Amino acid sequence: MQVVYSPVHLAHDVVFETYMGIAVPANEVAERAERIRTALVADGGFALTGPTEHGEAPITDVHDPGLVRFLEVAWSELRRQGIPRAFLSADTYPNRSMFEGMSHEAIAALVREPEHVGGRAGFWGLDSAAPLVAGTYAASLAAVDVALTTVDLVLGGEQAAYGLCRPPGHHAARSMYGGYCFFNNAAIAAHAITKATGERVSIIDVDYHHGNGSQQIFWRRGDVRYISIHADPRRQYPYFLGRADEKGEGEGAGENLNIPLRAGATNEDYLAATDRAVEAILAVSGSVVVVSLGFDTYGLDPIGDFALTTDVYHEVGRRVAATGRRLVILQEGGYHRPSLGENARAWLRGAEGRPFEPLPAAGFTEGGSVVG
Ligand code: Q9C
Ligand code: ZN
Repeated sequence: MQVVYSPVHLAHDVVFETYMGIAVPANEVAERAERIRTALVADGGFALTGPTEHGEAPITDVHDPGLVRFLEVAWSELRRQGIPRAFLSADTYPNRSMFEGMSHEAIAALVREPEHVGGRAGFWGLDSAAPLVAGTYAASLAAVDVALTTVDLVLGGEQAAYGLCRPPGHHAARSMYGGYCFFNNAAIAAHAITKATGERVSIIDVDYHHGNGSQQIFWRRGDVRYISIHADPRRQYPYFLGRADEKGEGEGAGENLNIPLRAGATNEDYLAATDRAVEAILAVSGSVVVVSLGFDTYGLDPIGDFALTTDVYHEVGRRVAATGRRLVILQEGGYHRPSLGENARAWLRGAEGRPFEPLPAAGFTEGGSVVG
């Protein structure tokens, strides 16, 4: 399988994120993508290729140009405004109750993007978990190019291709970044596929978290079906979206399928959810499926609470590929660094119908002790 990778992700070199008001070690770090790249190279069955530049148009097809401009200038603004922080995190977010009683028209006319960069980050951001650093914008653009190059490979005839996107994308909405995500790589890819083919597209999102951004972007669209298996938002980020009764509206009514799972969800629970998701893919036309692939469903993930093991990724990859649809597979989350490479190898080999044997040099045992 072809793998699209760009070293520009290294420019998004975050060290801390903020969690409930304090700085904690970042989860979404460069080592993640490097672990996956190293494992796929060691496998021998994957061919790495760099992305080609696709420009800004496919991004503003999906995102507010104001979000793009903010992300472009945020770091230089932080410095210009003399704020000596190692990363940008918002000061104030516009909670919806701040505007209670105001009409939609009044809100549109009166609520503006502020000038202070801490206010601007609140205007465009969802949360304080997406630290922005000097290289974030360049890395985010490169991640989009990785996704769109993966689309090109599949539209060019590959049965499946994998884009090693970093930063991830599925929490980014049309006018909002957050949850370690800046541009929604999968949504940009799905939209580009509808444009190029005129066909319907399904997104299957198997990251541990609900992809609120992807859901928002396609909420009213009949041409992109969004299917997500994730931790129940009653107990987990993004908290405010991701319930089973969110089904889309207008042209998009019935095109959004959320499958929330309980804490401790097992391989068996996950495969049952996968079968429901696969059924929803097969219920609509279209030759291409976008996979938002996360490994934070893994039993040892530091921010997840599912109990999946490496073998189940092979089987999920196999079942998604068994739809017969061509797959644009894009990396989202997954934060247990020692297992990321093996889990990615397992999933992708499953999608190719190849068997999976662990690499002896993985330096890590599934029983729970990390040995390297
Ligand atoms: N204590 C993705 O997996 N909350 N994003 C983290 C950590 C934010 C996850 C809390 C989680 C965002 C792409
Ligand atoms: Zn996630």
